[in-house]
Amino acid sequence: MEARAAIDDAALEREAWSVLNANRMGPATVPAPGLYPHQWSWDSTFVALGLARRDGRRAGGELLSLLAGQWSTGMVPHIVFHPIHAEVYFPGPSVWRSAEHPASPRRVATSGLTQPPMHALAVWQVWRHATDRDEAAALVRRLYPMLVAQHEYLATTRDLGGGGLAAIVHPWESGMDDSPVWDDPLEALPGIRYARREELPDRHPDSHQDRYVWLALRYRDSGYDGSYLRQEHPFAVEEPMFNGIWLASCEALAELAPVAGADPGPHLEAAERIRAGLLERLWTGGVFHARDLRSGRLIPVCTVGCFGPMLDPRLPGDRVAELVGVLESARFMGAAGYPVPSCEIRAPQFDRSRYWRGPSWVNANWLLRQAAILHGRVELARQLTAATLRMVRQSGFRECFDPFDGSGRGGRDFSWSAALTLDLLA
Ligand code: 2M8
Repeated sequence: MEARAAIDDAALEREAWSVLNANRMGPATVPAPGLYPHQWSWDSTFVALGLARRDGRRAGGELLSLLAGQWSTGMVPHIVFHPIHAEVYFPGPSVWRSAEHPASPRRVATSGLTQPPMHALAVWQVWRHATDRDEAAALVRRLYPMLVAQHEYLATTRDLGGGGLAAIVHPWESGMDDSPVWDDPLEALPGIRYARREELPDRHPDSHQDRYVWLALRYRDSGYDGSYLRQEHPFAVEEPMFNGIWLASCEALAELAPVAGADPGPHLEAAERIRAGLLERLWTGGVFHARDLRSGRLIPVCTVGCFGPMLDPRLPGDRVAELVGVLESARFMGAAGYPVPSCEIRAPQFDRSRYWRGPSWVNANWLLRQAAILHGRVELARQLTAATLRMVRQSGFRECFDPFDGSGRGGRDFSWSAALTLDLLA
């Protein structure tokens, strides 16, 4: 296990800035050098959230650059490609073929999938902490219609279950790629072998990468068509983190609406619909579970995503108490030296070293800390802050961390780990 000498706050802060500056490509910050050389959607929102109090102008530029990739359908793509490294990452622009789609932006190549809709939350933070109010108001007025279009897309094209929730149509859309939540829905796909295995990335060697690519190609070949998603696409899941984030972003949009001269009412109504959908469709056994719309069943495995609806400021107190009980138990925080593990420890699928199947992540911890603050759980927020800072102090700004010994996993110099650390130190 690699561990570093103790590092004080000032040195940690300097390191975070040097990572963020090294990963900057024009107005965008890429997630990690080499590994992810493009702009990823929720990564950039975490960068903006981390920078909101420190450099509002850069945070705003990050979001503008990302939203330049938005499609005219309102869909915000999960990757906006940087032309210089176009095919370094697989699947690159030649796989997604966004340029051939009439709804895609003309000036940038993008993927055809989306990611958790953190964007309004990020814009709200930038607005709240802005020192130049005029500049920030102009930014909000510019971004507000784009955010409205994004939410409209989710509420229409993605409400595949008809219950007020947005469905993801690919594991990559969750941001929690290899989470065990997808195991059953992926196993249910027809026997697939991707024709050119040598093209597959070896990041998750024994995972379902061929199925991931197959699913993406099917959707692409439908022309990224909404009615195909509804009627034929074999993967559709209502996931609690994605929807909890969407709900929180609706609340943020309601705060932003007056700045843009708009009515907050519709955003609060949208939040209410998602809240009802979450409670009616995903709540079971004291926690939220993902629903597989193709099998009609709730997916039993409990992951860090199951706590996403705690981001709802109006989630009833009894539900919050039950969720916190599970989170603090030996299933998650109680048995991990470096919480929060991305999958519950007692699950047979738990794997301490494989990305979203066990390791702890700075962005997930940060989201849960936000939720704890929202619900007045001061001690929980303190523990999450301390655990997160302990991981980065010990192992650097890694992509994720072993939940038992805190050693780093995945990429190094990872942008959201650095940016959110800046927020935790503020
Ligand atoms: C991981 O996802 C990408 C695909 O989008 C990959 O595995 O290649 C995830 O951790 C995701 O949450 C993140 O946005 C992305 C870039 O950091 O990497």
